[in-house]
Amino acid sequence: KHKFWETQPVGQFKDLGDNSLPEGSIEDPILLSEVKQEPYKLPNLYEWTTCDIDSEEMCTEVYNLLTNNYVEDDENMFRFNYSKEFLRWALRPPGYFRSWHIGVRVISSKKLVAFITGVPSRIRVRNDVVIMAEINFLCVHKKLRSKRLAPVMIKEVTRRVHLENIWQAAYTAGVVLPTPISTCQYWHRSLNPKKLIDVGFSRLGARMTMSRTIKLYKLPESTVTPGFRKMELHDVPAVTRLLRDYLSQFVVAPDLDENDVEHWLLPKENVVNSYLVESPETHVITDFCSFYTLPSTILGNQNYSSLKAAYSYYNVSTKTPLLQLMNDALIVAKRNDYDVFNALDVMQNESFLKELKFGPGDGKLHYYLYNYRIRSALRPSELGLVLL
Ligand code: NHW
Ligand code: EN5
Repeated sequence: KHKFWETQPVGQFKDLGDNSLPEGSIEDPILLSEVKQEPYKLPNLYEWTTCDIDSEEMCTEVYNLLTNNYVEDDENMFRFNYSKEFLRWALRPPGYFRSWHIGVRVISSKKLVAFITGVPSRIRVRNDVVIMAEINFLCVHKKLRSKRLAPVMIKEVTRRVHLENIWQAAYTAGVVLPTPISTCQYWHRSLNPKKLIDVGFSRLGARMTMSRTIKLYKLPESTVTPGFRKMELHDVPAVTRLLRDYLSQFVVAPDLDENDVEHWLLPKENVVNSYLVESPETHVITDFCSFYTLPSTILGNQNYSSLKAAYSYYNVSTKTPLLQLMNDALIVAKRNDYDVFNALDVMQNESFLKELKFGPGDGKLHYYLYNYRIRSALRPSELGLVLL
């Protein structure tokens, strides 16, 4: 059934429920001198290219490939539309390797037709902090699908990760592969219900009119938590402490230092937004919330071409109830013209989803580790990791 994945060091379906297998690394590292030195062979007519995402021209090529060929929902009504600024942010964290931004071109025309990326990250699994690659943006042009290009790309990124002496990876996908460490549910909170209904993202509920629906999702103009403000550069040390402490409770979570927090959480216009609560009396930073911006192209609608979505990222509450903190996040997202606020049921998100009028979506997100076995699947609430 999974001709490729059966050959890889990942948890296999046949081993589910076998509690005798140990947790941790599935296969041992090999000597760097034993790692294959030449790239894997592509089918005739195609060649590898390393994508220099700093170059405006290359970034545009990647952006165009993804804009036209990346992830769609199951009814092909929406397609993710990561912005160039977002791609630059996602692909250049501290310590990134340019060699992990891999493209495939048609030799004759030089057209970019496939892409896959990795970025380095430290991920803690229980008490074990492991240096991993986060793999993302795997994409094969629509006209080249089902030709077994994806396995070659995955093997090539694996080889280049190995060359940096890194032997594990984390990734998420909407499809089921061998085998998820956890399966999460997408939830959606309407901010602009009329547009969402007009474009087919959501439906008018039974016995609901448009005006009742608009009223149901109405939000106040301003946030309610005293001391709620945008995160700034000088907040990085305090936010790092808050976040590290908070993430320590989850089974799988990133191990973030100040450099990581500055990169991943300092607000970047149209890419990532972070807010915190600074106590007006003590000036202590007690709470934090963040979301990233990922619009989707609306396929085949007369009136609208783009959906502006916020995705819940890392949130920490120590003093402000999480419910109130996230309600303030909804208020700022609404004020900034987002149409919808999305969240997974990871971390403690279950505690606010229903109360804040999120509804379950038709999509699931499966989390995977490469060359790292977990004894049995985790509950989404045991995950402290959000990938882009
Ligand atoms: S998930 C988003 C993936 N991208 C899309 O869905 C975009 C639209 N689709 C496409 O572009 C986030 C194509 O359909 C793709 C597959 C390219 C998905 N992950 O070439 P073939 C990520 O980027 C397996 C992994 O004929 P195709 C995470 C499939 O099961 N494997 O298919 C990426 C089959 O193998 P099997 C996937 O449709 C993580 C084989 O590919 C997959 O033309 C990557 C078929 O290949 C997916 N999303 O192209 C893994 N979708 O064994 C990283 C399909 O079942 C692993 N397949 O026969 C770690 C590496 C680093 C390790 C470091 C130590
Ligand atoms: C890895 N980094 O299916 C990326 N999205 O629910 C790979 N559905 O937007 C991730 N089908 O339910 C791939 N509206 C997995 C995600 C792929 C994209 C995807 C789903 C997630 C989605 C929407 C639109 C469905 C359109 C028809 C959806 C219902 C919203 C409604 C709002 C009001 C309250 C009830 C829910």
